[in-house]
Amino acid sequence: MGEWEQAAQHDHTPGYTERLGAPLGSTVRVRLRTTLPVQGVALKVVQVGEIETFPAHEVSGCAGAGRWFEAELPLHDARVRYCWQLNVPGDHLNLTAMGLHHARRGFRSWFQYLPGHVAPEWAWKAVFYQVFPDRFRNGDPGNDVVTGEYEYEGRPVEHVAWDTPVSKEGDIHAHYGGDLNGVTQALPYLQDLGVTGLWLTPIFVSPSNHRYDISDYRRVDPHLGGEAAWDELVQAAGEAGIRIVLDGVFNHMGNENALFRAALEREDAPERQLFTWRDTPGKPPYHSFFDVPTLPKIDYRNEYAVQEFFSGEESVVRHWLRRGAAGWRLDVAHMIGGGGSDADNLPLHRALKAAAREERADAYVFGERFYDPEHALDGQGEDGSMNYHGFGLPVMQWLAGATYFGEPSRITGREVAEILWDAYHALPPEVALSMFNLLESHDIGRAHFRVGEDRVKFRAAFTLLMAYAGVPCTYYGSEVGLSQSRAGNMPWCREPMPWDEAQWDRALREQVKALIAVRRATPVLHSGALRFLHAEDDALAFLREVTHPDGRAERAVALASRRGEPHPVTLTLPEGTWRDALSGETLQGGAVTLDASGGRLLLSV
Ligand SMILES: [Ca+2]
Repeated sequence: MGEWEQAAQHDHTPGYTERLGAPLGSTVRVRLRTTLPVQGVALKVVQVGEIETFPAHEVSGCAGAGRWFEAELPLHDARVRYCWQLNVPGDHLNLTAMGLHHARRGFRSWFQYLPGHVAPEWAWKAVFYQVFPDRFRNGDPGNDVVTGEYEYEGRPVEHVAWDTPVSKEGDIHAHYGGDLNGVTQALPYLQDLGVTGLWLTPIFVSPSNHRYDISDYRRVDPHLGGEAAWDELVQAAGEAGIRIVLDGVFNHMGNENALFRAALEREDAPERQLFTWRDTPGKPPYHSFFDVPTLPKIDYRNEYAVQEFFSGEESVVRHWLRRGAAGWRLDVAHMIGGGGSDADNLPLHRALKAAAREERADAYVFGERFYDPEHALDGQGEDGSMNYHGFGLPVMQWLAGATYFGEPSRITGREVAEILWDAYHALPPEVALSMFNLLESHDIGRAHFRVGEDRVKFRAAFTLLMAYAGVPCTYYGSEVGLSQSRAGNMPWCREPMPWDEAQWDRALREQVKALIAVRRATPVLHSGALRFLHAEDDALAFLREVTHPDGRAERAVALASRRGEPHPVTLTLPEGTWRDALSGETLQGGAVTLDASGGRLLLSV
């Protein structure tokens, strides 16, 4: 942030941007507010690789400090990039999404507008809860896998008791018996917690307990209760105000899938074209996920695969949206492609989303992109992606003092703010608000374990999760303190949910529930712009802000420390009266010193 911090403002909210998603070919009114002694303001727009200049004129009648300028932004392309130029005596400055600078920043830092874009705005208001079905709740012991019922990879599957600690040996073969019947039974629990969205890891017929090796994409695993349990869950969840996003494993399937069996059996089978055949010594004769032979990779070079999974009238994507799913989380979204590679990844995601939206106008589609997803998030394909890169990994690295692989780290709050801001500012606003934020998942170590079971640190993490731009998702059991028995990622992070309330941390659950309630009740957290207010080694704070057409602003501030004990932090709040969202305590804007341990959430009054 430069020396002119706050001297000029523009964002996607109504005071600055007349509306989002206006049609291609139209124009939209955009505004800038500044306290600088400007002599003139112009709008700069990228058109056909050139920078065009449009005049801005001063307008009056808006609240707040400074002067307001207005211009018409021409919407000539699917993604319009623009910035502002402010002429001041003897100087001029450029305002991009990154801030005010003398030099004009690169295009990735310019403001973005997506004409005609439709975002799944319900998801912005939602609080998601991730369920790993085998480990969440056993609603029907009668459908459990029986030990020795079938073999997978040459080993019999095993039924284990609910209180058996997870083990490396049981990674794939140990089935605990959780099912969709159990999720339905737990709906009152989830509703009480405040959850309004569920992401279920795969539920289709599969031999493993994680079900990322799907044998039949059109049938719910009978061990999860089958289609009847799915229909019942969708119905009951709908009545409870909870929508369900399914896990789409479209990069690879399981080797027991009938499509793959047919392809293996006959050289002239039409199913052959669904895979990429090869003759590489030491590797399976077909491309597969990380060369694992049980996970043959789907080849989208041909229409068969595209029609079967994405675009066809009866595609898998369409089938489950028709049957009640609210969207898709796309497993290893970055890998999907043709010819054994990620070729045509983005066009394929556009086809997938187009089909999903035809089936359900507000379907929420987000990809697992573990690393930097910026190149994929142009608004045409996925609505957002899982925000490991731009939120969960750096935040937890800071709080835990180590990466999820256990590499020690002394990353500072300043560096965390910098990476979060860098990732956020380069996304179109509706995409940034559709990012799927999380601290932990079935793939990486549990948050409680990583912060050494320190509840104060966990509350700090959870406060940031509930306040950050994007869709928050909490992992099953964390609300009652579920952790893991040893360091590492999967399978250690997949312990079964304790349903014996004596094992719960009830105080923690109340705190989590209160923060979820604040998130749901606070519109500025759903759609507000983001700006970092403060960062030091052990603390950081950010602001969410919605500016209304009359210039008035609605604000929220999240403040967090990585220390487990009281930690006073001094920062400057925007002017006005503020209220602590949990304690109700009020304070005045300006320089304030607050205890940041455990996280604070402040709302403008
Ligand atoms: Ca069961």
